[in-house]
Amino acid sequence: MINLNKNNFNRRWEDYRKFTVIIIMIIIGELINSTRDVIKEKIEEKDAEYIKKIAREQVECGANYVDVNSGAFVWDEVDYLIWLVETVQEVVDVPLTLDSPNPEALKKAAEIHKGIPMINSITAEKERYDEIMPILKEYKSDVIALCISDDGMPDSVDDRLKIAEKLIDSFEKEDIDLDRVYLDPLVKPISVNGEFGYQVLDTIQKISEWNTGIHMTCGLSNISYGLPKRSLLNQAFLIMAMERGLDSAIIDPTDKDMIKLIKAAEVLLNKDPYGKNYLKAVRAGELD
Ligand code: THG
Repeated sequence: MINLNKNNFNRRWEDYRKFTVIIIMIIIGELINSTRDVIKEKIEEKDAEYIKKIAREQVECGANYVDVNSGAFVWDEVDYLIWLVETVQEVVDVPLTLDSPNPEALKKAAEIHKGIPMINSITAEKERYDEIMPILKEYKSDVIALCISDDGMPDSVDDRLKIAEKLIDSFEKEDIDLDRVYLDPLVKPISVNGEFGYQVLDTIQKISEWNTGIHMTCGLSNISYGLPKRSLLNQAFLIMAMERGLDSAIIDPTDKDMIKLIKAAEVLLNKDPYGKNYLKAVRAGELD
């Protein structure tokens, strides 16, 4: 089905499975995003204490990465992104996901990032791909690969699979280990089209079945855009997606119900053998 060096991937997949059984869901904290009015305001005021507080809170709640985005500032995006990376890295040790389509912003932010950053994101759009690929190589960064191509946003499972296959193929050619890559099927609001949930779930399942060892992530809260009680829809969708093979998500980690549900799902999907993490969280009172 997929034009790749199967032997190579199967071997990696074995390693990967051993690995994922013991690792937990990889949580990317979404809150430091300039599309949120409060964050935009605090960035503009260079309110470092506020940004640090939000960074710390997300990590304390379980974020494995902190996403930083200054894309709402058309002219100052680069400077603000650098400021965000410096500010956040003063208080947390986890790596950051540098959230921008702009190669210049990504390169400059990667340059000052301590340790290995995650680039969010590359796509299959030729120009963006060609400009961002050298950055991945230079900084040996991890990367989120969004299912978008020069034909635009994907409209179906098939569109997504075609883009994913192209991306996986290219990464293989460029010698980018797929364990560094988080494929994002692109979540669209269920309020626009009732099939948008299934499209993402079926895509996640199919790509998991390819057994390439690539990770799967998504901007989960896009699903509930335009509807009330968003957290409830986000939670239900997360569980469904985890069962299909999602092993990472861009979420609000301070949503305690969401984090509890992830811990429960990890036991049920045998990602937490003997419920070790679950029991630890119970003893710490984290699931009350
Ligand atoms: N894929 C990848 N990266 C992404 C996305 C994705 N980065 C951005 C976004 N989508 C995920 N991050 C957020 C961050 C904040 C919010 C939603 C997604 C959020 N939104 C409020 C809302 O939509 O109502 C904003 C309200 C406000 O203005 O405060 O909180 O899909 N790879």
